[in-house]
Amino acid sequence: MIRLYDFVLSGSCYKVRLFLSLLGQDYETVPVGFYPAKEHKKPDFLQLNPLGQLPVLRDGDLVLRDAQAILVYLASKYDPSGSWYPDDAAARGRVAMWLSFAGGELMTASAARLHDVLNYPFDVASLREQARQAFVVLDDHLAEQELRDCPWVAGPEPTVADIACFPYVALSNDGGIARDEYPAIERWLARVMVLPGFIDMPGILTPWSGEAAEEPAA
Ligand SMILES: N[C@@H](CCC(=O)N[C@@H](CS)C(=O)NCC(=O)O)C(=O)O
Repeated sequence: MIRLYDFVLSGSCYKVRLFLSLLGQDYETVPVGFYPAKEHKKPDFLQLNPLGQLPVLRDGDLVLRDAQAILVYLASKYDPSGSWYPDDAAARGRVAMWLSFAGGELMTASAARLHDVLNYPFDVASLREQARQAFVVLDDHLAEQELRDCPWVAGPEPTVADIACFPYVALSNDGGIARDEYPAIERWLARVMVLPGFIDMPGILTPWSGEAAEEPAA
């Protein structure tokens, strides 16, 4: 059974939970006391991931850290359609480019959220500004993609790049970053939220937030 070392408020763990749900793949979670216990910095967890970060995925003998790496693995192993991680050189290059953006530039929005939600001692003004610059890049790109009738981050179909980029953009209000100025991002978020198998997490406002009875079945 796939095992995810997980913290429910982590957007990085949510990348993995969301993708496993979209795949319809069974898994179990091992809750890690991220805050305030900091179990991810203690020896037992550091044996799994010496970086002291969530998420970590175990599948048989394989132990993987980093949400982007985990998404690539899960798509490669558990998506028979091959659409989430297309087997084409240019498509893979594009997917990798946006996976890197998700794990790099967009993590400034994650850090702003850690500051606001868990009181991390970060320079939040600088983080918000960097996140806004990343959002402009993503918004411009998605607007161009729509014009090309190619409305997903890396191509005409959703890929792991969409799943990697989604959480910290969708959670940006938690870090004090409004999205009023990014209409293409808003349209893309709405597209992700109606993918079959979509699940949310605390802080993500879905069109059906507050109307649990109308929430699509996971
Ligand atoms: N490169 C990693 C970073 C994940 C990450 O920043 N995880 C946070 C939780 S959301 C964490 O464990 N932070 C603890 C730390 O960096 O010390 C990924 O994308 O999965």
